[in-house]
Amino acid sequence: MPASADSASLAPDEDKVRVLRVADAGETEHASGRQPVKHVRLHHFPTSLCSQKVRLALAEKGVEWHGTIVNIGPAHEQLQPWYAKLNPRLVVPTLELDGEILTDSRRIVVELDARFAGAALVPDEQRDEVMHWVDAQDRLPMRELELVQKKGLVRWLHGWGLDKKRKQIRKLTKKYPELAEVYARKLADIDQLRELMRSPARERELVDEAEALLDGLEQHLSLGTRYLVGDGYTLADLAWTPVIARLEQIGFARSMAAHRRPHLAAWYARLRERPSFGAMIRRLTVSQALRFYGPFVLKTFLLVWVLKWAIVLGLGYAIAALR
Ligand SMILES: N[C@@H](CCC(=O)N[C@@H](CS)C(=O)NCC(=O)O)C(=O)O
Repeated sequence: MPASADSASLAPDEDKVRVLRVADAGETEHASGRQPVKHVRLHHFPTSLCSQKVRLALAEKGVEWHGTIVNIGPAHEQLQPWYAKLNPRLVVPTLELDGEILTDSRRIVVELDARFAGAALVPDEQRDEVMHWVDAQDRLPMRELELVQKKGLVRWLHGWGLDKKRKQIRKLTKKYPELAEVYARKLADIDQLRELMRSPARERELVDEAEALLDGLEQHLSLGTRYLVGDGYTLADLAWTPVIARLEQIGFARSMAAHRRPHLAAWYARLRERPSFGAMIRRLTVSQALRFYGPFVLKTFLLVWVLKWAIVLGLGYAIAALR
């Protein structure tokens, strides 16, 4: 496949064809000796952490891919039956390799490394150690941590959003009874998040867990290697990159500062220097932000505006009637 930066005609929800030659990868040829993959499609969302992990792996392996954005914002496209068929957990990302469906970012990045040519991210002789760090990352409850780091109005809005999502799932369950089980699992998941928001003790525990992990990373990196497992970049570094970047965004920047954890800070600086870092991080463009959040904001403001005038006019009539 030619490594083009743009493709000519794309459906509105499709990304451009992406490719970034970080590693000296061959074309999308199977490293495992299987048939070469002809078409790679990632269902993802720009700001989703798990999508970032997969985009990073695609960039590091130099794989050309097409993207479909699944709006996990207020429209909750991930709950729709067409997506449930691809990913019954109703989350992004999902990767299609010539129609074969892969879900779960951990599994996806491991498969990408095994199936595509380019620098091996899990070298045989370091497999156990690399996978130890990959699994430690996978166990870190980032979604919960992000939730408890939200404060004030943002936190309230998030809780309100979860309740709205619950209502939407109940409606979808009635409409698509064949997906009742899938939706029931999603409802249970939301209930757990709501429960967490009522447990300050668990919230503190989560923050302590994150700090302990940063301590562990600092201690390990202080042994003097350039990367987590030796001096070469591996899947261990890849898996942690979006997590460290997100922790920095959600209030742990000071915990990762050079004066607090110098080895961690130096390692993160090395990760940020890699060209793949830019390919992973994607902010919403203005048009995406308007498309994903605009209708919701408009509806909410319109409702507030209508309510306000209903109250003003109602009071006006009531006062006039009393005179
Ligand atoms: N273990 C899964 C977790 C995926 C996940 O939680 N994805 C989030 C975005 S990072 C999502 O789709 N959230 C929307 C939702 O839960 O409805 C993975 O690693 O792929």
